[in-house]
Amino acid sequence: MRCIYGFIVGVMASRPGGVRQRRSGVHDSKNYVVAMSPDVVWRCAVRHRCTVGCRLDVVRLLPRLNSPRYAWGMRILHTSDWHIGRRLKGVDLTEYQRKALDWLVETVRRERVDVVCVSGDVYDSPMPSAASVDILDDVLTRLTADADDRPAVDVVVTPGNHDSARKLGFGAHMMRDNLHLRCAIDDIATPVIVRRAGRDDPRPESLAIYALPYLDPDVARPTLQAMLPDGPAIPRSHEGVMAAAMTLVEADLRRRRAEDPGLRAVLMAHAFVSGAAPSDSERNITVGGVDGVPAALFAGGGIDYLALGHLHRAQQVRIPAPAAPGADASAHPTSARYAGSLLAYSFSEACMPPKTGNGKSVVVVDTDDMAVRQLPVGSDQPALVQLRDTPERLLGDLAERYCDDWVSITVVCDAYPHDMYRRLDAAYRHPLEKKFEIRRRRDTGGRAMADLRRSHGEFDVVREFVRYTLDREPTEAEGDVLRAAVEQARKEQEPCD
Ligand SMILES: [Mn+2]
Repeated sequence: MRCIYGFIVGVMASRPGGVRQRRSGVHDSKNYVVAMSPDVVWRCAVRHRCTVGCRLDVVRLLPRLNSPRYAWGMRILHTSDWHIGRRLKGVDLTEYQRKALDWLVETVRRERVDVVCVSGDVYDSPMPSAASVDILDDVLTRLTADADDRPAVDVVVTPGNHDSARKLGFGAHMMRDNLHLRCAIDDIATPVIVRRAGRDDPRPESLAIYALPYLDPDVARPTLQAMLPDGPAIPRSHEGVMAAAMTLVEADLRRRRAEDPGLRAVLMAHAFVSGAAPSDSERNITVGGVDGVPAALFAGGGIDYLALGHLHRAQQVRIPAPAAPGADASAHPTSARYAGSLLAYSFSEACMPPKTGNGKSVVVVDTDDMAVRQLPVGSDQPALVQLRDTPERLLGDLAERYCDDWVSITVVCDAYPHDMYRRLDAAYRHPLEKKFEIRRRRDTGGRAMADLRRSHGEFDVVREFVRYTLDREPTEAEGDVLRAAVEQARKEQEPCD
């Protein structure tokens, strides 16, 4: 046994960042490992199976092979909000979206992922361009392609609020067996079942993936109501339709767990779970004044992992303990996450300090112990930076530091500085957004508008506007320009014969 341990030590030490599992008694500092029981070795081998083909050697030699506690487990990669075809302030992002998806295909291979879940907003538009369709076609083809050394990866895709469910779901029945485009509401209570068998273990292990398309309350209600003929009327809200969907999902899961108590279950959903943090790049989905569903809806239903889409910031969502405690809920506590978008699609998603790729990530979940990891997306998207400062600093040290990044600039000044747009364009390579914030010296008395009561003509109106905006009288030269503009406008409005 000693030599096997040594082998695994080597494997773990070769992982970037090493392995540290104090809880289970494994230490991996300076390539020295202590206190390894067969249990711990097995857990580590399963967890880090992606690194080297050590897994099978361990399986043959470890004594607890047939214990159901140490089943194989599957590895899920959860991602969402690709928004293929999206632009950022007029900049074409195709190059970075392609890179991110190439990285995804490579990561799925390297991490030996079993299932990829894409939780909605695959495209940015219900009418994607031909180029966007090509990108999705290419990535799905590569992800689902047969591989010689392992079973093919299963890919589950659901539409988000930006996608057209019908168009994304075109031809779903004719696709490869391992590509699951789950776009129809009728299918929500029928999970995608993924089966994997270990080479030395003839019993296949199953994972149930319930894949909900984005449920628009107005579109989904009639179908869901027909699927729940004896249920109460579904209210016109996100909470109403999601509660109905969960009723159907939980009923199906209860039936399956009665036969297979250890069955793991994942739910993919595209929704705004109340309490999570939005950014500036999601489209509002408010219906009846409410845009969210309460997290408590997902409590106690027996879902092991909730793979969320819609919010573009990666984040964990806390699912409260179920109101009515039951044995089922404690056996399957729900962990929930937003994977976040593939790229940053607004300046509100900028990292501090700025970094290439803007901190975007995907989630990897291992079903043996439902451990979760975040992997940073390799998109090479330039760092987004928000700058808000005086013209001097913006054209000085800040320009030097951020000249190659994608910047949003807010110029804070007392009056519009001369030629500022051109100077900013010269100082920065990618000034994607330029705004001005004029400081007011005098309190306007809470007025939201210019005071036009003392105006006697058009020129008075524009002069009052200058006073209101810049807090001073127009200069003589400005007065001439304004007078000429007023004159011109008046001429153009005169009826011609
Ligand atoms: Mn989205």
